[in-house]
Amino acid sequence: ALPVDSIKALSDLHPKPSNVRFQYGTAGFRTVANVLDSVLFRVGVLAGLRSKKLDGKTIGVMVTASHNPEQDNGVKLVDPRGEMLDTSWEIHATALSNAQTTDEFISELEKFVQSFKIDLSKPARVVYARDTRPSGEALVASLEDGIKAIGAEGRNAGVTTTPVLHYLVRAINTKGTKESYGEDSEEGYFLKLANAFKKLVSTRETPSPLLIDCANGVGAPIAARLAEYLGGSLPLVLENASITTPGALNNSCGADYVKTSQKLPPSLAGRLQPGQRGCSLDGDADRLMYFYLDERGQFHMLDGDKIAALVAAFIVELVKTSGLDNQIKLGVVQTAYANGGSTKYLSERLPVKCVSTGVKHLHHAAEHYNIGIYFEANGHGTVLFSQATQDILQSYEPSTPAQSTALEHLRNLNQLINQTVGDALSDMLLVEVVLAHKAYSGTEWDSLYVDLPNRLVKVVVADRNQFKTEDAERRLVSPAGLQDKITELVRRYEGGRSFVRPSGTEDVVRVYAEASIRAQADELAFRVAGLVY
Ligand code: NG1
Ligand code: ZN
Repeated sequence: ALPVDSIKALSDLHPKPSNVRFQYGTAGFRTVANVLDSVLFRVGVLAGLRSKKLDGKTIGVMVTASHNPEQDNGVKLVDPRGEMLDTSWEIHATALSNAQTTDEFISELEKFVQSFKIDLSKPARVVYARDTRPSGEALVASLEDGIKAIGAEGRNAGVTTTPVLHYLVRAINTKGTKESYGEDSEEGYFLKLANAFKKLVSTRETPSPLLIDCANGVGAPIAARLAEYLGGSLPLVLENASITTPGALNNSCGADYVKTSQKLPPSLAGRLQPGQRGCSLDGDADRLMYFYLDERGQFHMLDGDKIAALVAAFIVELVKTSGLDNQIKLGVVQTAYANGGSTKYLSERLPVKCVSTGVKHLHHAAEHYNIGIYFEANGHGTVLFSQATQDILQSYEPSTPAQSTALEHLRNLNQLINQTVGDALSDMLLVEVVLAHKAYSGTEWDSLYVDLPNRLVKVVVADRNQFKTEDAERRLVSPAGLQDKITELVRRYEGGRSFVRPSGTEDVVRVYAEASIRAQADELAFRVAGLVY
């Protein structure tokens, strides 16, 4: 039976605020930190139950609000293979978080345990971590109460990035098996990445220093430690590394700032030299944006689409050179927000699929390929190698030196690239590998294709649930008649493309538009927004 007494006693210490409705959305629970105490407690209990349901496998819990402002916080669950929580549990997480009283919470739990047939006698294990937000420490204490209340064994992974936590979950659950993912420690993570990187660039010249904008978040201490393991193989210069300055986190810096404002963070003016490579992490280091300044000091952004193009072309070449192109099929997954220029470039080289916004959709679609590459334009993404592909890479016997080298590179890429979730630091090393192999500067990378001018606008509407989409969110089916008007308008713009969808994270409708020239993209976006409003 449920340990009702212990749950009751501890739950009473974490009452749910009235007048707040929580929702487990695309990124878990995320809102202003000061209403989240009860949510953290209940997530601790739920994580324990998820572990019991999965026969005692370790479940991860990450306390972060990513690129959101410092006063926000959030929490998400990580499944045993390091992936996001199974979507069928999301509505239950939402329901449990909204029970108003302890008694309601317990009766919801009882119903839940029954309908999911959870064997409460099973062991439960939870590993958890948080980012650098000042609210994190107290929220972790509430989480620990939840873990304790359900009688689960907790392991505190401290202050670290979201991708490190995902790595740990996978490493813990595969320990001692043939799918072993690495040592289940932060050090294991650094060693895995740094060793693979060094092998991949061993025949290349030492690159010039890379500047990292750490968003004044947890990426700073983790990148600093990674730098020690990389040694001379990649000189790193860390900027925006002030993790204790109040209000600094994600403030006019970081990957989301760069993508949204399409500008150099002001704090980097005079720090980034013309021609130097720079990149920005977000507040939990799972998003990455690259950039450089040209000789005239003009800013050039290299976003998730540019990363996908660079990486996909490189891996396609390696697979071909290795002689495995008949056995290993590659594919790229994007969302409707991918720049049309990138989609065209990629489609000429490999299959491209478009799915709905949200990492889980991209991740699942990428799993259908032997090697699946996915990136959101905002810089979240990774490259997945299926188990069958990893087996092929292990057993394949190359017949020429060129095949042998390409095979070795593919094996090392499989080690370098985080297989669980988008990882800014792993992706950064991946980009550096390709740039080193191609001897590309930012300029050459940037010119793989030309970004179509585009504009993204938010429209506040009375009820965003009125907006329903189909075809991977590229067409509206409701409100009736609106899509026809949009289609009619788009036809009048050269290279025009536009779509409208309700945001999953904010109470707005987003309008995206592209056209061959800047003024036209802007005009199209504002005219479509006018139709929506
Ligand atoms: P919504 O608010 O559903 O558009 C935003 C981002 C997604 C994803 C999620 C989760 C855009 C246009 N949308 O989703 O790509 O990152 O947040 O964080 O960037
Ligand atoms: Zn993030």
